[in-house]
Amino acid sequence: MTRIPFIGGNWKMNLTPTAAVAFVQKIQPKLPPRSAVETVIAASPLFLTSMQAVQGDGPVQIAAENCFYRDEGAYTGEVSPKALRELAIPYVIVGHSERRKYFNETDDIINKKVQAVFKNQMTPILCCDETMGRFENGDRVSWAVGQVTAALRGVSATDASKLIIAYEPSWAIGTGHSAPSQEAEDGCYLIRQTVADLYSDEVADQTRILYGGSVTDENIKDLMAEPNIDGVLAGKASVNPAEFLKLANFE
Ligand code: G2H
Repeated sequence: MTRIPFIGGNWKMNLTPTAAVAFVQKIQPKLPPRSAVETVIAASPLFLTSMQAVQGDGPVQIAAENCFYRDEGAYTGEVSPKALRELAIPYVIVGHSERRKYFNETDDIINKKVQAVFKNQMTPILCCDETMGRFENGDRVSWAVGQVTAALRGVSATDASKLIIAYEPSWAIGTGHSAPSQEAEDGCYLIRQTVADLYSDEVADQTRILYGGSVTDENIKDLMAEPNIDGVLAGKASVNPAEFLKLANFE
């Protein structure tokens, strides 16, 4: 099966509403059509509606970087998946390593968020991190099986086939040193095998798996040439319109 490439930007806590709007206006005319490459920017909830207002019929899709697992209630400061659904947000990043590290998100919380996003008719971009310790100890298989299995508990095969999973080694995030493309491929392959074992080869064949961690216009071509890498989730390289356009066109 052919999986449509997915080029995602994760802005993290960067830009401002004005800069976000200018960014969308600048990139839209130069992006490939959505039927060829899906281009997605995940931004702060503060920017989403202003970005959508200038989105028009262009290819870029506006996503959320996070949400809570309850639809509403006394959860001061949290982002409701039900509210994101009303905004017609297509994708929500769940389980980014920065959420795990700085906000103590556990596998159980991440599993609840994955379920809440699907329940609200959106698709999670599920991030799985990998520490240098696990990588060096050759413990990659148990890492992939453990994290992916925990996050997908209770998720149906139909939902799992729509899922986007990002393999993001902690040792490559924000360091300027991407994983070599063969290492990135190995991590993505392990994740696909785990999905196949949990569901079926057919589901694993549809699930899109991304690499994230210091992706730039210099390494994207090699990464995208690997058979199990269906796209990227870029942080630093995604906040500059010219750089994001290079990623979107795999230049
Ligand atoms: C990993 C990535 C975006 P960067 O966090 O998900 O960020 O490309 O800056 O390493």
